[in-house]
Amino acid sequence: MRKDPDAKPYSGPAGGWGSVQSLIRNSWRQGAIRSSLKELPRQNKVGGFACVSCAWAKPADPHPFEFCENGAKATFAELTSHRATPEFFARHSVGELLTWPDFDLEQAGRLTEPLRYDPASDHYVPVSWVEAFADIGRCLKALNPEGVIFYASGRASLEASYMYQLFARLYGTNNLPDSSNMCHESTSVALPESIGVPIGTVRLQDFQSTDGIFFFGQNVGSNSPRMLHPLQDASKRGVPIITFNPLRERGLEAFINPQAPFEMIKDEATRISSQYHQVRAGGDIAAIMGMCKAVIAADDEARASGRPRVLDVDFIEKHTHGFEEFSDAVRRADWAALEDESGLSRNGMEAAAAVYMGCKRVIGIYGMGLTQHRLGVENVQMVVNLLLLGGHIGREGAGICPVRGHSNVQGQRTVGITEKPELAPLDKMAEQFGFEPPRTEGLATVAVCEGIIAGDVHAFIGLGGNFVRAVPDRERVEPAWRKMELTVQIATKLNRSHLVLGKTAYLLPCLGRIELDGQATGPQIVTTEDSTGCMHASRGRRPPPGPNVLSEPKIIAEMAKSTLPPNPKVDWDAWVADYGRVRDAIAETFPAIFHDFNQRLDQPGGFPRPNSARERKWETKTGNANFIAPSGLSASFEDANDRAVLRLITLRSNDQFNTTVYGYRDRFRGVDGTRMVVFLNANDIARLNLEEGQEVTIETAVDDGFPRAMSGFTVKTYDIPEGCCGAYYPECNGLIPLSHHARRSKVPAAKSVPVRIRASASRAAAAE
Ligand SMILES: Nc1nc2c(c(=O)[nH]1)N[C@H]1C(S)=C(S)[C@@H](COP(=O)(O)OP(=O)(O)OC[C@H]3O[C@@H](n4cnc5c(=O)[nH]c(N)nc54)[C@H](O)[C@@H]3O)O[C@H]1N2
Ligand SMILES: Nc1nc2c(c(=O)[nH]1)N[C@H]1C(S)=C(S)[C@@H](COP(=O)(O)OP(=O)(O)OC[C@H]3O[C@@H](n4cnc5c(=O)[nH]c(N)nc54)[C@H](O)[C@@H]3O)O[C@H]1N2
Ligand SMILES: [Mo]
Repeated sequence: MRKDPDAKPYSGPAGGWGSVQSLIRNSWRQGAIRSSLKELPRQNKVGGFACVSCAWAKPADPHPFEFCENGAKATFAELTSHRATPEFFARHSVGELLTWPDFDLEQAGRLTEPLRYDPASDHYVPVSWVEAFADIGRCLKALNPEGVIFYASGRASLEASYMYQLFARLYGTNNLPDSSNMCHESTSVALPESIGVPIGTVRLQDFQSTDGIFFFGQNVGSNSPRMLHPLQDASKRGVPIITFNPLRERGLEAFINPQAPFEMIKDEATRISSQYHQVRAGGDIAAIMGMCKAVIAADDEARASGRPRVLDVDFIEKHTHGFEEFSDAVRRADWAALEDESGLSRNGMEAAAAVYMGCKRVIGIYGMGLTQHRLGVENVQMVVNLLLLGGHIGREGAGICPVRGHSNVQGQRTVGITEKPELAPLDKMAEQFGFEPPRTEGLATVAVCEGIIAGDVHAFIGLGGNFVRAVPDRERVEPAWRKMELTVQIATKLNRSHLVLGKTAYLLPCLGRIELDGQATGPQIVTTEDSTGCMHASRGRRPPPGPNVLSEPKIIAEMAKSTLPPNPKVDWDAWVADYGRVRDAIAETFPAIFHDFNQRLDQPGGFPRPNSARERKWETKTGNANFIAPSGLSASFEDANDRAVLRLITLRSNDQFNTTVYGYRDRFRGVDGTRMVVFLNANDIARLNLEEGQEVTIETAVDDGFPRAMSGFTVKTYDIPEGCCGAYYPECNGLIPLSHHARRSKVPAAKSVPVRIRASASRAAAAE
């Protein structure tokens, strides 16, 4: 049976009229036009609110409308007029809701009442806040803290996050995984070893003076579109942008700023990438190695012939460690092996290197295309190696720029949400709050899943997120999940994780960041940290979605009060009454970053946290920036030389925010009306005896006793390297084995899953 997804290639630019159309459709669907029109001009402005979509920097001199298509969609989604009321839950049992797709669950709208699961009727039923908090406290007191998880999804404010980690530690655990464990944890492991800071070194102003941008595995047009503004400006100045991405992503090719009337009328797009290298999934180490090889060879020649050196020899000598070993590894690397693994030609790698050598200030940008691989940490360290050759760290207009995901995911780590005790100032907290914090390492995301499967985890508290849907191996995690004693989800909107339940289960509705958070001292301000390490205030003013919805700080405080013995040094009520006092406590715990926190809230562009690498002070073990040679050339799984095994890249569409599916239209990739497609190279389609539009099954090629397969995907020919295929996240998460994660950071290797693709059974039978 042929089923043709409505799929026409999109030749338009990112932004432009397509983006306006998409917005109109979205705001209409959410019934949020009037409220959104009032709020959008306040997005990412001093005195306004910090966008709830991505974490990209907020400029000091914002555009009149400092938002993008997807930021606006996130605003519509939060301000939706739809409500998931107790009547909704009376109409639909949990069993029924479990059969709904993610999109339909999201469409149910904002949660309005605290709910408790009633196993007798299989329905969520309303419960009073007082009763919910008392029962949660009772359950937690009866459990061993080591088996209780405090997950956070990266959206909650610095204030809520700080309170949350303190609650977990006062309770007795460092089990504080967050979405970063599935995301930029590879960065948090790689960068401290390489340059002594856990975050990027680039700030927004660096884009104004850079003369070369190298872009690895980040889909700016869909996932951080506001970043297209500085990229467009750079491109207009003639700055080369060299992109490495297996897929040709529209947003990386061309952009029309929908907020520039002249561009819109003339329909005139700016090119974004000047070179586009379609690297194989997992091939970046090899590709960058090739570039380094060309750079070092050119330097060898220059030295031999007495011409000016190509490397920044001064910088390498004064500021780095490990150059000899690294350059030996690069010289030894064989071009044929580099070509084979990267999927790029030697000419291509040399062309990218030639641009690099012509630049004085280079920025390296990256996203999930590097971090979500077996060698995700080495991927990141290779970008740093490349930058170090030319001294591009700690120089204006240059540096490393990881593009973070959730709007406050970096900030959550900064204020202590981490399972690694050495990353939180525990001694300071011990003194500040008069308690003995737990010192044993907590569980990160993968370990939480393993713990749940093994029956060692007994309770899960989720501060936002959709854990069950975002993690790998859901067929294994979900049944085990139901054996937990207690699950508590604090959320704005309904998702699948709210339907897979522990024996006692609560769903607690909270305010979103765009809403007025009124407490005893009046409307409250919250704060977030952006991708570039700058802190911003955010003021919500929309009316809450219902009278019985509480703020995250209030919910955390009440759970803490009902669980913990009173502590005279932690006045939860005073903190809830005035978040300024939480900020005072944050400033006391982290004085270097947050001194004078309350006074600096409204600094235009945010106030930056100190960043030693920007000043060429290297807080690493060697006291220098480190060249680190990778442990292998392929960041992907070990190739078994079986050409039937493909590298599956799990992708986000232009119409989703992580597990929140806004619609079934991926405009940039030309997919409409479905998300169940698999993108394949035409040669692979022919080689595997498949055809365009055919229905296929994807099967994980890992033999560990847990067969994993999913049917119902439609083949779509796409411009993607041979041997790779693409399909959407989160639909594919059941195909990723938990064991398939980055070696050093444990980030699930979602960008290169070994799979086989075969015709679905019904069709195979019909053919016989
Ligand atoms: N609208 C919207 N915005 C978002 C999100 C969203 O879902 N929707 N999610 C937020 C979150 S939490 C995050 S982490 C970020 C995610 O933003 P991204 O980091 O852009 O993550 P992905 O969409 O997963 O896309 C990764 C890109 O890497 C490419 N890629 C895959 N494998 C490789 C590889 O081996 N090498 C290279 N060089 N490239 C590769 C893919 O083709 C894709 O273009 O966006 C944030 N912003
Ligand atoms: N296969 C595959 N898997 C992946 C990825 C991938 O690329 N491929 N990406 C990974 C990445 S980068 C990430 S970050 C994770 C994301 O994992 P999560 O962060 O756990 O998932 P989200 O989909 O972002 O969570 C969305 C839910 O958060 C809740 N929410 C929204 N706003 C708020 C708020 O203000 N407060 C509270 N309390 N709740 C709120 C809503 O209920 C919403 O349904 O997924 C990871 N999983
Ligand atoms: Mo993320």
